Amino acid sequence: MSDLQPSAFSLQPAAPTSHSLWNRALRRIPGGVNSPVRAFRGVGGEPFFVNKAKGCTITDVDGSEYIDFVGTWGPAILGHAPQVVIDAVTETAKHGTSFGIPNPLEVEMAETICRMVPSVEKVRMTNSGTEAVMSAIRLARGFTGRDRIVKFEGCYHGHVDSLLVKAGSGALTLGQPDSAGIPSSLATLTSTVPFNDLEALQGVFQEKGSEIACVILEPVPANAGLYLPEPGYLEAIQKLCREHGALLIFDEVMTGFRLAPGGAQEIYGITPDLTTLGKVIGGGLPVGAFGGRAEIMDHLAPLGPVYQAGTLSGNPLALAAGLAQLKEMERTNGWALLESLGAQMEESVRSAIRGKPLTFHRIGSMFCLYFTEVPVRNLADAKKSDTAAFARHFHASLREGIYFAPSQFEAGFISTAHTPEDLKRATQALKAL
Ligand code: HOZ
Repeated sequence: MSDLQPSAFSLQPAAPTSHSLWNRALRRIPGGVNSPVRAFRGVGGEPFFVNKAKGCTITDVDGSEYIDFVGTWGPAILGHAPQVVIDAVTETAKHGTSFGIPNPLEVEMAETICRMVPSVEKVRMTNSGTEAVMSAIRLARGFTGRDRIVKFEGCYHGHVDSLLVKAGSGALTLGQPDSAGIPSSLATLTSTVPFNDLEALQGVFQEKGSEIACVILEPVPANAGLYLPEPGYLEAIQKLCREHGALLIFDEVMTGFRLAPGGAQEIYGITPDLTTLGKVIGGGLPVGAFGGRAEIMDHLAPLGPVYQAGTLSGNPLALAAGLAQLKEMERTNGWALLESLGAQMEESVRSAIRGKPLTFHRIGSMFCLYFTEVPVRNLADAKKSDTAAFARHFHASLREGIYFAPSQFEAGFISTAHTPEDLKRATQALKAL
């Protein structure tokens, strides 16, 4: 054997384990993660590193497989790596990955969004939900000539300066609902009210109605767990906005194209002035969008005075992935399947938790199990959850090969790739509670 040939006994570098990657990540990435909630601070322990995902299964570098109920935080509505998305991305990439000049997929995506979400007459693409929300807020301020915005405690709209005030998601998990680094002069322009509390909102409008540019909300708040608007609540918000000339913005980054083709606004029959979108329309690639009434959207540059732009906005790979995913959902009526899977999961969860101090919420393919028996209708109720008990259940589920979001204050997601058997397995760990 020549010296140049590898010997059968040569030492191969050991494949990295989750633990070794975590130690390396901690040295070079703040907190070891590129988005805080992934650090497992809400549940303790070390995160695992995933290098493969297919259908409803994720596989970590240590070779463990988990049934995934996070679905990359919402986008994976068909499960991971669906063939239609892989094919669309592969084919599109052969012709270029970014042009920075108009491309045909942008037109197809804009037409698709406007068809599926009738309140959206014109739409602009961004690269993330955060960017979409940031732009929608600027547009609302530019259109109305007003500065104040109203948001709801526990709603999370990405890490936009004006909206990291009493925010949900990772900010809530880490106990930092108000971020450092946001000028107080900006934060004072954000009024916050509890969700499902109409009187509180009426109070803000009474006091500051003529200053309010917009009211922004997740119509189904899903960043402090998941709770639903009470009957008539969304209608009442819309009425107040109209009476005072404020715009109504629905943040449907999570619910858009997931709860129904037209999102939560289709289910609740409300027509917001502006809508922010993301996740599902990118098929797992970075994407966001905001759209609404043409009269408002036409205030954007180059038509109007509100500036908004992006080198990678309308990126062909993201749009090819998103369009492929939406087409497959429409072709197979994926929403009906998701509702049926959601109902099956709900039935087995409810029977497993009967008589236990737990509260389960579900709408379509989104769900949350709160470790409290108090009814949860807003952030204050959600915070009554026993987060230590949640953490124990999270780790017990992980040991059973089930991955839920690593925080009490996140929603769970079902995909069309989950089977009734997967859903039953997800409730196993509940029996031990
Ligand atoms: N804010 C996201 C959940 N609502 C988490 C995103 C991530 O950590 O990837």
